[in-house]
Amino acid sequence: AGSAQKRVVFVVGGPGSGKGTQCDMLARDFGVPFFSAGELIRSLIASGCPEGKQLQDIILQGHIIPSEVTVGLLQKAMATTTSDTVLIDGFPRNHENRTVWASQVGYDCDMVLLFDCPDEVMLQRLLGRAGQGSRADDNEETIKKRVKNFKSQMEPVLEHYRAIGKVTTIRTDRPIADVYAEVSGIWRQRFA
Ligand code: UP5
Ligand code: MG
Repeated sequence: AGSAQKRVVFVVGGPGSGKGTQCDMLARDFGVPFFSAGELIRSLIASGCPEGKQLQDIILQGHIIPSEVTVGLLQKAMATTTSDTVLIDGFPRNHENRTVWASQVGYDCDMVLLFDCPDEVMLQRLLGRAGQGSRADDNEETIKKRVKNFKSQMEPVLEHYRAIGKVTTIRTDRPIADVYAEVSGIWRQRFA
């Protein structure tokens, strides 16, 4: 039953654009399960798996880990819920992610929510969080690489999804509640 086709919403946007914050609120208010690709990868590394060191090095470079690993983690996570709709935060990150998803999962997302936020705002937010020391990739050097790679590697993915009319863009350089008013409105209209 876990492998049945689901309605999938990909929430994408640069580092610090607010994906995790907004997905938490949607999950709370609409009861939709959400899976963060980044969180799943960080848990895998924390579990002490053999490839952990290698994955951590990739993350510290702001690069994207092998697609088969991420898609495997997402499939496993999606199989834990019977909900017919799921939110996926922070995936796909590049063209290869998307094509491996398509071939391994066998169906595409229903919608892409794109969080659009100026680089400088994202940088300041993540530098603010950096002091709290919870994420190894929240240092200025890695943050800048994450921003740069997002911009270059997501373009072909967004081009693909725009061409088939699946992208909804939301400006996220506004207060959290203002962003959420728009995000929750879209959700209510499409899925609730
Ligand atoms: N904040 C949030 N919204 C705000 C607002 N409207 N106004 C003011 N402040 C706001 O928010 C970031 C910070 O900003 C928080 O302090 C928050 O309070 C504040 P958050 O909601 O966490 O933003 P988010 O977009 O989730 O930022 P995050 O840092 O998680 O983004 P990344 O995309 O960098 O992180 P992710 O975990 O997705 O990926 C990390 C790394 O994992 C990647 O760089 C990559 O190396 C690897 N990865 C893969 O290889 N493959 C994948 O598929 C996924 C990840
Ligand atoms: Mg996040």
